[in-house]
Amino acid sequence: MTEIYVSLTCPFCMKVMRAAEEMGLTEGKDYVIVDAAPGTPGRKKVVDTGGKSMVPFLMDGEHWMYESDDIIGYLRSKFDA
Ligand SMILES: N[C@@H](CCC(=O)N[C@@H](CS)C(=O)NCC(=O)O)C(=O)O
Repeated sequence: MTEIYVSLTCPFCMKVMRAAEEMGLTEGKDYVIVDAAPGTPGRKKVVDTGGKSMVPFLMDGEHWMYESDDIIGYLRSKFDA
């Protein structure tokens, strides 16, 4: 499952979530949102995986990335959207 780690106060995260919605993707079916606000287990996972304390962060099996534009491009490609 594609996991997108976000903090709800982060405009780059909002951009990614809006793009996913505009692609017609469904949260819980196509991808899951994980709370990665500072101090959460989600943020720890982000740092442990990618080495940086930054969101948005996408993880899909072996694939992970930080840049919002890369995340949107990945979703477009994966879902042909
Ligand atoms: N280049 C990144 C910028 C992401 C970014 O600046 N994220 C901020 C939040 S909006 C961040 O993670 N700051 C550190 C923090 O929240 O602890 C992108 O476009 O995704």
